Amino acid sequence: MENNIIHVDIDAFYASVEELDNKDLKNHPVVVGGLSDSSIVTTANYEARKYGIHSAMPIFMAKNLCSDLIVVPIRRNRYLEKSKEVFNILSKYSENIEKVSIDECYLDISKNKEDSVDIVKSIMKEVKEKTGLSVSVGLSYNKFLAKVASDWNKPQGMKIISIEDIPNILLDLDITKVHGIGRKSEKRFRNIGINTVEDLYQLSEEFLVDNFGKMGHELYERIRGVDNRKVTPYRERKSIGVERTFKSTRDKEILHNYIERFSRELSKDLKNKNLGFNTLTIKIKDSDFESRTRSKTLKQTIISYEDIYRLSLELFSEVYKNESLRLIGITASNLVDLNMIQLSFI
Ligand code: TTP
Ligand code: MG
Repeated sequence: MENNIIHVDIDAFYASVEELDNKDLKNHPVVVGGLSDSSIVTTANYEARKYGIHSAMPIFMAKNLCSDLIVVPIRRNRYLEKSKEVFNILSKYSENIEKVSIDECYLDISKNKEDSVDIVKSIMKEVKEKTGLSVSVGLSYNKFLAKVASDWNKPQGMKIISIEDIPNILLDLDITKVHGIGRKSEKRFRNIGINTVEDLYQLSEEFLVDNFGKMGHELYERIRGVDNRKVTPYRERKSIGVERTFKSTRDKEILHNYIERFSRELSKDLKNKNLGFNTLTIKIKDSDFESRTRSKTLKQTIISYEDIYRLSLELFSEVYKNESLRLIGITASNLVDLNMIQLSFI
């Protein structure tokens, strides 16, 4: 079984970006989060983790643990920018790259001719040199084990898990490290005294399937080093829009009604796909089939219907010259996958 699956995870991602942009933060305990005490930590740098501070902890609690704590506000667009920089570098190592969150991805390097360990080393080096961020990398023969490996000795960790290491290397792991065990099943396992992978080994496949269904079967296999999930690249969609022809009219009220309706449809479609965007384009076609478009790109990612409608009307007023129209289109581009932005509490 060859080790050709890599999992990459950026170290203390949001906090590391803040440290890059503000050198004064270096070597101080830092968390990124909302500024009020009632908000929650999105992440803590490794300095702050020494005090027991972690993601999802209320800021007031974090401050109680460390009085020198520096709280930096969240700048999501900046993190997306840095995330893209890192993924662009990683994409050069394999076309088969699957992003799973803003700071984490899998690479299938089976088609790459170089030695796997050399690839891992050069990924770590290149990302650090070009983006200033450090990553932890895991190398193994399936996705589950590659992820376990990248988490092994963070930050700047590098770990290889080979088939000979199974099962011993997994025995002490907490059950929450096993892909597929969420909050609910964690509770159910703990209730019956199952806390580690070693405990899980005591459960028969039949028991796991009876109590946890299909996931039970997958868990049974996963902890025995079997995980057949493929690395599947996420094909990025370029744009998403609503466009329709209608009976020619120059009645502004009717045209505005169309814009309202199309904005609503677009916003619904985006919501279903969990997408935001930064560029909106309006297109109009007059009765002579002449088309014109107008676009605007904003720094802020747009998600709400209200913003889409307001922006569409603004662009429409700029492009429309009182002629009779037969088509209007509204298109969102520069899309932002909101799944990539993990739960962030402001
Ligand atoms: P993680 O990779 O889970 O954490 P991390 O990169 O900060 O630290 P580690 O070195 O352990 O990998 O998440 C990536 C980013 O996602 C994190 O920097 C902030 C954000 N995030 C939230 O906004 N809320 C959360 O609850 C978590 C866990 C992460
Ligand atoms: Mg991370």
